[in-house]
Amino acid sequence: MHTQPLTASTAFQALRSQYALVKNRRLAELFAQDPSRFDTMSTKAAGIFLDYSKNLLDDTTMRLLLELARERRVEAQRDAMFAGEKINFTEKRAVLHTALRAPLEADLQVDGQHVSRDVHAVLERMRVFSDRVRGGDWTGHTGRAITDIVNIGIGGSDLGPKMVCRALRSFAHPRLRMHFVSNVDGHDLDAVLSQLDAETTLFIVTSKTFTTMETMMNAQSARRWFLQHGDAAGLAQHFVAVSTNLAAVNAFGIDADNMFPFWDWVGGRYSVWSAIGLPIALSAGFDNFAAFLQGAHAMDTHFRSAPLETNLPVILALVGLWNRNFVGCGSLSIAPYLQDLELFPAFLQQLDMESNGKHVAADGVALDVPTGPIIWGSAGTNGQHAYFQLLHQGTDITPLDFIAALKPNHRLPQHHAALLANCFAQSEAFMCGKSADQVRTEMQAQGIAAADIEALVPHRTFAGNRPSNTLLMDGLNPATLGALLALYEHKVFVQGVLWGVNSFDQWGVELGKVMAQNIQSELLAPAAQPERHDSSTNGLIVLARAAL
Ligand code: G6Q
Repeated sequence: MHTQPLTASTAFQALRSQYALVKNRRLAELFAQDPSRFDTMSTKAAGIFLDYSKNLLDDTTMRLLLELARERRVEAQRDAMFAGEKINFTEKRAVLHTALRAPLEADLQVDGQHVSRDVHAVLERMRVFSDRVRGGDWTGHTGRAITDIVNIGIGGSDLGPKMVCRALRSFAHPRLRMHFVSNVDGHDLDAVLSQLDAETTLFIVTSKTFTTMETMMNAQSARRWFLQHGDAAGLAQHFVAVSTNLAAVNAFGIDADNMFPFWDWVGGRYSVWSAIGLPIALSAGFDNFAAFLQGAHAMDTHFRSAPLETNLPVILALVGLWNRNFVGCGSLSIAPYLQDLELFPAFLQQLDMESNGKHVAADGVALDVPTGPIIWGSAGTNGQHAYFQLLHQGTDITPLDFIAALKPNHRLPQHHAALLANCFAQSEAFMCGKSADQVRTEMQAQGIAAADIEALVPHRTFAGNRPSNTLLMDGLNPATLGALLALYEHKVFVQGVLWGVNSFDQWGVELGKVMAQNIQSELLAPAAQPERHDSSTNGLIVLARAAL
């Protein structure tokens, strides 16, 4: 990893001077001056088209950003990741989610493990199992086909499969209802259990460590519910596990035959490609899960081989770094104009914020530039009727990633034209804004009195110059979805390399896993314990203890 801070690099310093030169330029003028701007600043790979022309970039800025990528050795770091080097240095682990979607012929071996062979052996087990459940051959203990599948997991063991199952609902098996329970809040599990028939329900207990408090508590409660409503002898037909921890899975009462393993070199937020994706194979079918992996692999191949100038993840990362470290934007809004991608912003929130929400570089020294922005958003057009107001006229500049599909999966074509029109109109409006003169002309044409016009002009003007990317797929399908996710994974990776942080640990999450334990025992203790916390925490504990 780097020892030199990002700000000491020659390209970074040149970019600072460059920003001072371009910061007052208007995006609309850049378009007016260069009719080929869209062609120059757009590129396509693995079924994903990226238009990054609506950012405050010119040729010099792009050249310097690419120089920065070279100075920070992005290509060498990328190759180290793909080769299985232990780039997650705080946990001494390789980072090999890309191996989960590579063909068997890749024949990757790391530390004596036949990674490709092991990956494909588990994939084969997933294929057999999902075919049996979907075909009605794997039944519940009374011989009835499975109708409901409940994934119990949280964080990386929930967000990926839930988002992908939702995104691919057009491909879903008609008999299988998918449920995802994550929160330890009993309302979550209780609401799902009340819809279920124990005879036809399959629970997947999904946890890399098989120690996560929320998942274990939900799994134990689901097990108790099953024993009350079903038959203890049939437990094996109703509970399977996805984990790296065979001993804990066995202790729970699930044997190795019903456990789908993965490995410590798969990070939670990068695990949807592993057996954690079992709900996807069950819902959309194994062939679609395989197509999802192939789409991601196509993006991996592009990332490994394309020149930096046309390399989608690299460009997306550099544009993001420009907006974060030079334009000074603290957040990035994700706007999928696709209802089926409504959970994508939440997925990306974990991927990006858990990976690059870091304050020190590899050598432990505090960074002197901000890292990962806050990631948030929701499906368009809904956001337009809510928070887009702040994005258009608020005092902060928030870049957006618009994501859309050219062809829909539904049969209402007139809806799709309206959806795309809104998507494109928004990015145009963010860029162009509306000047005071435009507002005056518009209001004069409406016959509004001059005095009223002047009072309203400041309220009705839009500064514009707000940056955005637009990502287009031909259609939302397993392959394009896989490519889209892999694109963002690699974008996050490249940004981590540029900032010099470890994108693959998550000590903040680990902290959360232990913090609640003490308070929980105090809440449930038979008698009040001596006050151990600050007066706020003590006061809250006292209130809750009285109610429990
Ligand atoms: C992901 C995080 C975190 C993790 C959950 C669940 O990168 O580490 O979201 O996935 O805490 O962990 P388990 O799968 O071990 O239950």
